Amino acid sequence: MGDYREMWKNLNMDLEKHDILCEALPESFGDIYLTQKNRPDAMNYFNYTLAEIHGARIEEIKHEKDNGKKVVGTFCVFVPDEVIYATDAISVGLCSGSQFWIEDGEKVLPRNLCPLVKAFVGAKTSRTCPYFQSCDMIVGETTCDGKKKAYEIVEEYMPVHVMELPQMKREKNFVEWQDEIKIFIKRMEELTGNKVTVENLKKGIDLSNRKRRALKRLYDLRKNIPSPISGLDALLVSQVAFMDDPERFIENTNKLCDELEKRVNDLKASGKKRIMITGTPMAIPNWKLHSIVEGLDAEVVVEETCTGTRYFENEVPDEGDTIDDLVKNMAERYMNINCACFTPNEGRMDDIVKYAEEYDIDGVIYYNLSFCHTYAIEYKKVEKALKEKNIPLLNIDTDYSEEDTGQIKTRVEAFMEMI
Ligand code: BJ8
Repeated sequence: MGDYREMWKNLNMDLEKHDILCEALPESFGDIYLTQKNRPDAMNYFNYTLAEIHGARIEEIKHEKDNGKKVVGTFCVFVPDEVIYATDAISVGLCSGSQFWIEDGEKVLPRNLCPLVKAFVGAKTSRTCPYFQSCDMIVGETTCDGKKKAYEIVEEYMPVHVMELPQMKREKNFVEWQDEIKIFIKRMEELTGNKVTVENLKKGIDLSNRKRRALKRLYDLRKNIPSPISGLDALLVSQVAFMDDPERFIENTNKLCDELEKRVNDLKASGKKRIMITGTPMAIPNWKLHSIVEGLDAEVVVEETCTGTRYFENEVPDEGDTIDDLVKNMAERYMNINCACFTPNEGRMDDIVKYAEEYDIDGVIYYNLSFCHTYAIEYKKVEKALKEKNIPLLNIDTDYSEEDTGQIKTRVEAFMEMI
């Protein structure tokens, strides 16, 4: 990575603390990623993006900001990027996947809280995340109590807009979500000074759909036996999707898929167990479970998570002549994401069973970030649905620390022997 200290200083970052964070990332990336054998050449783009995640990409965002663009940070796949793109703003997923930020998060939050929430608060209060520091506004949502209340703390540091996500899927809830999207449109117009029109909203829909299509293409390729790409590499692509320039991301993901398509015919059966991971999101640099599983002669071939299928499944139709029509299309697509924050959430069981068949899964690992109650409680439903189909399931409840890595490895090993 080049020398970006001046830029970080101008972003009001805590440079000394940030140095510590920057030291840890290349080492763990090298150990986990660069030791993999036979990686696709097109992964070089994603390696580079990761290496420059606090450097070149932030510099690029700074240039765009200097030219008048606004930057909006998000934490959830319910926040409609289409609107952000329509107002010519930049959307960045504020990853919150690092143990590094937990200590600072715990200074202002209770310890017994989801690590994702503690990490995003810690990232802001410690001034060590250049994405957070670049944001003109962050967009929260009322998906869980932890996030909902944590936005009140972050609001002391920067402008926050919270979208109220309905937690049931009745007809009236679809209408409520349309209203929330309209309120968000207004807020984005105020922030950027750009009016949302049918034309630019259709462009935003098109860009978001093309991004979804590229990711879907990648995931479809993973259905091959063996998969032409490791779960670790596919996870990195999904994680980068949240921070990268969308057009460049689409181009490079499609290039990767072109290469993988050629690979498919040459790959010989590996006999590796095919694993699905389902549950809570895995933001950069959370590669813990994938690296354990793939270190054990198994391959992760699909993630039913928000850094997986929930991010890209289903497109937003662009039919319609009015903003209202397009908002309705968006609301329909987003309300059909099956997050455990909904009650009931039977659609998620259907998705998991469907993916188990489509990806020819040998076993499922339920990944639960500690203290995420909605996903923890939903485990029983998933267990029942998979039992009916005779699909083995392992429950892993963990955080971002490395303390339980040995223990998880032992449990995953026993699971692999059993399936
Ligand atoms: S759509 S999974 S990104 S809410 S922060 S709910 S892990 S306790 S992230 Fe999520 Fe949107 Fe749902 Fe997806 Fe649990 Fe933690 Fe809350 Fe979390």
